[in-house]
Amino acid sequence: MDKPKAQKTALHEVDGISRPESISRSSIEHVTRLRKKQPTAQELVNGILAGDKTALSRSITLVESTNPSHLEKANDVINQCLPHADKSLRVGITGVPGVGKSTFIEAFGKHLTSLGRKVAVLAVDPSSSLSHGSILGDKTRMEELVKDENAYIRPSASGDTLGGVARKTREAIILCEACGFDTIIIETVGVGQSETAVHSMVDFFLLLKIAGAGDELQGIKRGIMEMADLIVINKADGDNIKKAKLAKTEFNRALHLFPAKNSGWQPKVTTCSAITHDGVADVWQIINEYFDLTKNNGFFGLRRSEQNSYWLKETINEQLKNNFYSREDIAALLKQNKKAVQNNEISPFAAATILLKKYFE
Ligand SMILES: Nc1nc2c(ncn2[C@@H]2O[C@H](COP(=O)(O)OP(=O)(O)OP(=O)(O)O)[C@@H](O)[C@H]2O)c(=O)[nH]1
Ligand SMILES: [Mg+2]
Repeated sequence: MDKPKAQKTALHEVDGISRPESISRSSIEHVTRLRKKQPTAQELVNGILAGDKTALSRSITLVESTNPSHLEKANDVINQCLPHADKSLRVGITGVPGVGKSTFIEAFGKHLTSLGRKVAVLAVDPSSSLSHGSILGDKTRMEELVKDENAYIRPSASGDTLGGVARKTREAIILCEACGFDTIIIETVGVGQSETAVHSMVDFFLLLKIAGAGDELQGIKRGIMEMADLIVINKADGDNIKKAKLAKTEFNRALHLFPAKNSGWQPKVTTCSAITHDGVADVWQIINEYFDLTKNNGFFGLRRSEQNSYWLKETINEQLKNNFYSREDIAALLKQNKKAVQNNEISPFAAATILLKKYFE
């Protein structure tokens, strides 16, 4: 309570100078507030169209948000970007963990930017959503590309369903294209169903492999072989070159056994080293041959419009499902019916009918 004597001394003069300090603090707060202020949809769109990566990142974050209040703004941004999208080439890359996807994308991406292209790398990896494990690894394996002004790298969106993650990536493609990226690379790890999801959002699908002990085709899912437009046998360097060449012959033979593709394209096999960069330029050359062919024969546009219809349906399915399960009255009724189904008091079909009737009431 007793005021300290010191306040009466000349030292107290400091008070007079301290005022500007409080002004500057409030101005700092003002700036911080401005920074935190959420940009409007229009500001985001303007930023994206001007090629601003920060606006792009913020918009992708908005699209990825699970907060229902962000949905309208996200859709607004996407709709405004849509007329400026669709001008890129979309390439999907898959391969089992350790095959060299990140290292390859670094080498391939740098090759593309050296040719004057603008490259965006997105990922579909539902398994990374909890750990975000692969991001750290990719930051070091894509060191050069991360620093490249003409490249943009975005790790996989998080989400509990593959459908959800894939939809967000699809929307991110549109935003990247509107931001001026003319080559979109979508990476996915070769496990689960994620290849199918990526296949349904790209123009060209590349499967990365490494040469094994000879029985190359073992353990490779038939479905993935069928989706591949190009198989790249990576790590064709050092002692591995010979094995890689043998693997190439074997894959080539296997690919010829598949029925012809609607695209009119005969899938190819090539070897490369993501470390020495040998063969990386050839991969791009082959992809270009594919685009020349499919743009001329009309398949390119046809496939994109089919993909759009597919995603329309997928998104409706996904959102209906989310909406259904997030409703509290449904959750309660579901719990009740689940028990009855488990006790054989009601059939699963009858219970589903009750629940859906309630939903559409
Ligand atoms: N010799 C050689 N090693 C390579 C090549 N490409 C990648 N590697 C090595 O293989 C290992 C795995 O490479 P990554 O690029 O991380 O593989 P990934 O497919 O991205 O792996 P995940 O992210 O775990 O799915 C690393 O130690 C790379 O240095 C290559 O062309 N030649
Ligand atoms: Mg990787």
